[in-house]
Amino acid sequence: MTPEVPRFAVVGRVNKGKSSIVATLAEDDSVRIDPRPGTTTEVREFPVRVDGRTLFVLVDTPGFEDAPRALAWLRAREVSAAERPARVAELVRAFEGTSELVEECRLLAPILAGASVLYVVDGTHPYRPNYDAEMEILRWTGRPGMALVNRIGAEDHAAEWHRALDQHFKIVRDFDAFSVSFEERVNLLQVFRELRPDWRAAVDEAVAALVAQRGRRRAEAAALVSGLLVDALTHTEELAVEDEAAIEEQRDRLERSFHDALRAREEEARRRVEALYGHREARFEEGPGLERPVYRQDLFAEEAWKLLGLSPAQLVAAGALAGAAIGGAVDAAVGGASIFAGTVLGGALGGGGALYGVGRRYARVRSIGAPGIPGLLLDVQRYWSGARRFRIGPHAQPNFPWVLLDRALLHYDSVVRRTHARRGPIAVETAGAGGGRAGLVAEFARGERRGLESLFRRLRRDPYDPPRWVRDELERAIGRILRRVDPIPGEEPSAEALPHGP
Ligand SMILES: Nc1nc2c(ncn2[C@@H]2O[C@H](COP(=O)(O)OP(=O)(O)OP(=O)(O)O)[C@@H](O)[C@H]2O)c(=O)[nH]1
Ligand SMILES: [Mg+2]
Repeated sequence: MTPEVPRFAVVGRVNKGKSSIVATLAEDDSVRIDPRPGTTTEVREFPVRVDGRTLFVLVDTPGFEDAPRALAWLRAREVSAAERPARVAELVRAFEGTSELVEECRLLAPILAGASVLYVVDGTHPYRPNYDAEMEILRWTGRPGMALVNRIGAEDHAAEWHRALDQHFKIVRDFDAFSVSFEERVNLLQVFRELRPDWRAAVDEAVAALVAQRGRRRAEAAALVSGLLVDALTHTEELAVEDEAAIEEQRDRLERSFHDALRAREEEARRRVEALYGHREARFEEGPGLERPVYRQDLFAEEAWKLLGLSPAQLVAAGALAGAAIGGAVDAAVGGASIFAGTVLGGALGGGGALYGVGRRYARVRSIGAPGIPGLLLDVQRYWSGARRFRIGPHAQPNFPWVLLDRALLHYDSVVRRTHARRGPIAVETAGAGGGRAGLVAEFARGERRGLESLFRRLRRDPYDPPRWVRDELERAIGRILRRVDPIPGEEPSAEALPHGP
């Protein structure tokens, strides 16, 4: 016989965050959550699965509507403590299918069928004695349970709640559905062990499986982020035109297409990282009126480049400027000063400059061959025979990989922190408003920056055939960085240094 899967029924008064807790624990953004009371009207099970195996089940339920009345019914007849669970079952049978005590019947059914109770209250609203009826009914079911004090608003009444809940529940914990970390979720699961000794082994297995899954996701995210860097740093585009004068007419279109390709590649990596963590409904888009977190701004927006990446001095220390020189792409028109400034010369570009600027100067259009010299796109070349070929890219701005990496890290950080209870866009204060850089790369150890820079340089040098070892080394390096962004409970702290490849 397969062992019984632990079931936890999340119950409480309407609109206290029951569904939010289910969504967060089950990592499921399909759970219906709404500011209006009475959103959940049916019992619904949300299995927590890893590798196709169900570890435990969370049961979302409608909220208590008229607990005092249900309790009065239960008490209408004298019963011994031992008979109380049967009396609750009697209540459900008596009212099921009628138009009375509808919610109570629905929410009690899974508990009577064997689920443990997670009783949810909102610790930001005052405790009132009229909650006692709910707790009393739950006690009558005889099911072991715990209470969770959620935080919906801004006030703090947690202490009085704890005093009240302690009298009804063996275990009472604070649990903010919106902002708990992975570690806090794991800690809560550990507490579930105490609810029923016969579920301990199953809960231990669930914890181990979730921790292992978290590690696998992080490793996959490292592969996605390093894949993005490799592709973006080696991206080139080509076109063939009759003569050099014609290139001027094409220049804008070509640069636009080049930047659009980089933006699209970044967007694709983001979607895949979000999907990895079960955030399938692009809720990372922000709505009108919200301040965009810096990583959400356009990849080539001036603001993003001011706040992210490395400072000019750090770029020099990491050896990034040597890279620009090797790439042969230091644009004389821009001059050395702007490399150090790291941002666009806004005025010089005019209206569209702020949005389009930084990359524009460095992703230069260059001629890559006279007619007849074998190009790389052989089919196209035959078609265009006799024409001159031009190439744009790879993007040679020294800070480009650093800005891109910073954006990927900030995005990753917000994905791994975001609980599945959150709906809609979130406003993120722009860090670095105090004048500093908002990203993470500027905080890296010097040796790590140098190590990464040498990999970036290597990639840009071989855009058509980036060596395998460079890609592997980069993935490992990103893996070490993500370990710091998303530490997993029970894991050894990661080493800071970045070893060099051959
Ligand atoms: N800020 C904040 N809001 C929360 C939190 N938990 C829930 N909410 C909000 O509270 C409201 C109700 O949340 P639900 O999860 O739908 O509550 P419920 O208890 O399932 O409600 P019903 O199904 O109507 O009984 C929603 O607007 C949530 O966004 C929290 O931890 N923090
Ligand atoms: Mg609900």
